[in-house]
Amino acid sequence: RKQRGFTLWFTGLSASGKSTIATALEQHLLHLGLAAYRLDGDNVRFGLNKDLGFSESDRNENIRRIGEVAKLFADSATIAITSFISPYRKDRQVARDLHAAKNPANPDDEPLPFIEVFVDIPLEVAEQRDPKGLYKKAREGKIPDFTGISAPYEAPESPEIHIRSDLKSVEESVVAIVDYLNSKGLL
Ligand code: GGZ
Repeated sequence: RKQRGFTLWFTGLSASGKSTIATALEQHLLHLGLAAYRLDGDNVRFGLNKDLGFSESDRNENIRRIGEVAKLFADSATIAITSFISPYRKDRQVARDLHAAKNPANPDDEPLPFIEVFVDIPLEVAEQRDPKGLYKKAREGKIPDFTGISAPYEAPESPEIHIRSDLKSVEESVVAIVDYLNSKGLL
């Protein structure tokens, strides 16, 4: 039987710790000898999606393309780890539905698992962290449509994995994700 991958879809505010946890998780999986690949702003927003900004419609398209790319990685038996705010519930659902869709070329294939990881932090804590000074700029009106300040963040209602990143260390967060994957027989 053909080996399959899956997608771990991180969502959360800027400065929630998504990329830090995603990077630590990727390292952990690579050390286990598994193929894992992380998609984030640095390798997607400066390349494939460099034509897109932060309006609602650009974010819709950003997430749609990332969903398609993650699915291709998962279909190639890689663990795709995406790390984007992905603030709209509808967009995350689009990405999820893509993974569930039948492949017309191989209709007998099982759907590719899609695991939503909510990296949850109170807005006040993200704003206190403000590692790049973006929240401050957004409050001053210097960054329009900033998530949590002047643009919405729609928290997941039933994510597969929910991490309070202000209450758990990075290592504890990785363990929580690995435990979930083991419980589902994915590792
Ligand atoms: C939110 C913005 C914005 C606006 C620039 N709103 O903390 P960061 O810097 O490194 O991560 C944020 C990143 C968000 O890009 P995503 O592709 O993840 O967003 S989305 O999923 O909504 O399409 C932040 C920076 O880009 N950034 N302007 N207006 N974050």
